[in-house]
This record gives sequence, structure tokens and C-alpha cells, in this order.
Amino acid sequence: MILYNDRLVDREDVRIDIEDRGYQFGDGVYEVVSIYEGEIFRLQEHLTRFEYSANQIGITLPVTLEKLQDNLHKLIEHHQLSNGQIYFQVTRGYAPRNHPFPEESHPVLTGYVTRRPRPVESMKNGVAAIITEDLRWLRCDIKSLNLLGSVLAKQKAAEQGAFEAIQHRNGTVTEGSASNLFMVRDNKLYTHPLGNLILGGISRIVVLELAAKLNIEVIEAPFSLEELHQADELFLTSTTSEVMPIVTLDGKPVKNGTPGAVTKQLQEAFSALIGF
Ligand code: DCS
Repeated sequence: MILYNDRLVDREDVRIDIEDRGYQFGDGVYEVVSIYEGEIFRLQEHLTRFEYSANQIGITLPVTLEKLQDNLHKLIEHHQLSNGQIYFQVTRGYAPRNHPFPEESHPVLTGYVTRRPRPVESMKNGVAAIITEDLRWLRCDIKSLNLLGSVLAKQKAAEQGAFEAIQHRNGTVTEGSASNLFMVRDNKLYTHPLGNLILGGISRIVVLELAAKLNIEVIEAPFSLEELHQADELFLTSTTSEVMPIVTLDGKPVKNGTPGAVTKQLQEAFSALIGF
């Protein structure tokens, strides 16, 4: 079963038109949410961001957030999902192909669950990252279906055997292709401030809350590639990667090439929060 607007239906029964604007223009927005032991993690924040993203591009959700929340719970229950993810998206729907918004549109909302264990091995050992230019548009705060910039960055990383691409605009570090980036220097945590240049990650919010509890000083300010290279520790955050240490940067070790103490402290706090 999958989610289709306000109902749960069989996947085979869903028909998306070839002129759906999501398919032709990437005209829509999405969310990826974690399920831990059958519980949806930080659902309210994800729903708020979903509505925000949709509003920013003038899409009215075809269901209320309450109904959506209800259906997401039904979907998990139906699949007896204990650990994994829910993906959901809304597009502006079908209209004869033409760039401006159609006079009348019927947004199409779809969602499905994926079973996936937490990436415990890479969280323990850390991952490789490369640095690449941020080629994306200037509204990265919208979780848009248009992911070509991110796809190209991630592909470049994959071709170099790395997990993530850290992006920069004119030498200022923004975020990963599908994650937010944190740097530790002198036991202080640095990350790019919210705004149009990054996505306001839900895991980013969680890490900022945990840092406050652990009395780790946080500086939400842009930093440069030079500073990135001088980092004591680097890690990325996302729904799928949680707190993920970065141990090499463009093939060179970050400090001694193992996950750092502050990163591990935040990882432990994150695990404790989700009950693992
Ligand atoms: N920045 C970008 C560009 C992202 O795509 C994501 C999440 C994040 C930051 C982190 O946000 P969350 O902490 O809310 O996940 N990307 C999703 C994705 O496409 N797959 O998994 C998560």
C-alpha cells in the first residue's frame, strides 16, 4: 500500500500522468522522515517544513496536515514498519505542459515506506567527503523535487569513492548534497546559518538542541574552505545519516582520520534520544 492524496491504495492502482508537473518540471516538494521502533521521529517539524516548502511555491496541500499525519501512521501500521523511512511528496499535479501555474490544478500527494537499518558501520567508522562547487539555485530552504544540483554533486562524490559532497559558494561552505555540515574547532561547533542557501535540516535542529544540553558552544555563521581544511572534526547530519563523522576530505584525513570526541558525544546523545 502507498499513500495517494487522502487514501492508502495499492501501488499498482496509482496512475501518474506523463504531464504531471512533478514529472516534467520537478514542480513539487518532498520530505524524508525516520521511523524508529515504529515511531515517527520529529514528525511535527517535518510536516511544518513540508507545508512551508509547498507554500513557498504556491502549492496548496490536497489534505490537511492532521489527515496526512493520520495516514502516515496508518501506512506504518499497515507495513508493520519498525525501522526505516517514509518518503512523501506533493506535485502541482497534471496540466497541459506550459511553464506558468495552470488556472486550475489538482496537487498530487504520494508517499511510501522503506525498510532500512540505521547505518551503524559508517556512523562508527566515518565516511569520506569531497569538496565541490554549489551549483544549486538560490532557494535551498525549499525542499524541492528539483534535485539536479544535488544529484550531480553526489555523483561526483560517488565517482571518487566518497559518501558525500560538501558544497561551497565562492569559497563559503554551505552544506552537503543531501545533508547539513558541522565543523568542530577548539571544541566549538560551527554550521552555516539558516537562510536561502541551505535546507533547514530537522537533524540539524536536533543536534543544536543536543549541543545546548551538552554545553557545547555553537556558532551559526558561514565559514570558508580554508577554515574547513583546519577543522578538528567534521560531521554531517540528515534523516538517513543522523550524525555521520567525516574522516577524509578530498582524500586527506581530517585530523587523525577517525571520528572526533565532540562528534561521538553528539552521536551518543542522538542515539539516546531515539532510544538505541
Ligand atoms: N540539506 C539538504 C540539501 C538535504 O537534502 C537534506 C536532507 C538535509 C540538508 C538534512 O535535512 P534533514 O535533517 O531534515 O534530513 N535530505 C533528505 C534526502 O533527500 N534524503 O534523506 C534526507
